[in-house]
Amino acid sequence: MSKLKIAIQKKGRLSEKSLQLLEECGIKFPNGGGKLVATSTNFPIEILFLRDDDIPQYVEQQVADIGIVGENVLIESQKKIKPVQQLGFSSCRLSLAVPKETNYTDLSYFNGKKVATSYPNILSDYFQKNNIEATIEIISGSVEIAPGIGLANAICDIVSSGSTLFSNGLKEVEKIFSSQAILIASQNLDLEKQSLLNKLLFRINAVRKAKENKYILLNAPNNCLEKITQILPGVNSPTILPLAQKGWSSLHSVISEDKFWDIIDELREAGAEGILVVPIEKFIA
Ligand code: PRT
Ligand code: ZN
Repeated sequence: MSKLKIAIQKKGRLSEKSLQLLEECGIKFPNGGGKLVATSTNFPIEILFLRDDDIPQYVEQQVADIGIVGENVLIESQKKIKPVQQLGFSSCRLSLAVPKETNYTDLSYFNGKKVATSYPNILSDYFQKNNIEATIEIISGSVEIAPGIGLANAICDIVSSGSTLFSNGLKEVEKIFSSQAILIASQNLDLEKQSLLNKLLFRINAVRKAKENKYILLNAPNNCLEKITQILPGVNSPTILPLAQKGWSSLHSVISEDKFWDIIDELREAGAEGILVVPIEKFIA
């Protein structure tokens, strides 16, 4: 039987979360110990550990069948590969930044300016779409020091907290796009590999859905149950079990994490007590 080969970042911001995702999908593999390849002991999958910039090319050439990269790397690579599923981690944005004392009003500022970046394809596309004529200075690392050393007037780089820009005397003036980790795949998977990918995707979705939802348990007098049920944006109708205390019940349901804080006061006002909210490990709808 063939194995699905997945390329993930060897060492960097995506590594830990990529491995964690596979583990949460129940995929076991021996501890890396700096190895370049690891084979799972319980799923037909082989992990290749690579530099993130190389992953799109490896997937395009089918050295790997699938991979995990940042959308920024995927788009910049311009490779012929399939984006399959956003993974919700390593979120960041690609932005333009200028020295903080610059009197910036709009994009036209960049006309005739020099901009340093490691994302020349995305940036030249962006300038072209906005009719800006600027010179792009390609550098592969420490882009944020370019204005300070006189190499460029501005930069285009990944921003997360903004502290790197701040400590280099820069300010973010335009956001080009938001990025997160994404699962990519070769455009030419055979049937067997496609079916393995579907199996993996099923697990990934169960893990992601579990993270977005919580299991809620609460106690309430029976005459409040109808009102409480209406407040809960439940996936299914809630489970209601009688408590030993007469006239009271325990109600169980699933709610999305971001809705929880919105409805907690309403639940209490409606008579809910002893509210427990617990994490879900896997969620198959
Ligand atoms: O060695 P290899 O080539 O594999 O790794 P790498 O150094 O190229 O990439 P790495 O590990 O730094 O990032 C991998 C991916 O994580 C990126 O492609 C993004 O999709 C995502 N990501 C998320 C980030 C950041 N957050 C991030 N903050 N990538 C880079 N940064 C850098 C940014 O370049 C800048 O220098 O962090 C600095 C800005 O961070 P803040 O928090 O100060 O704004
Ligand atoms: Zn890289």
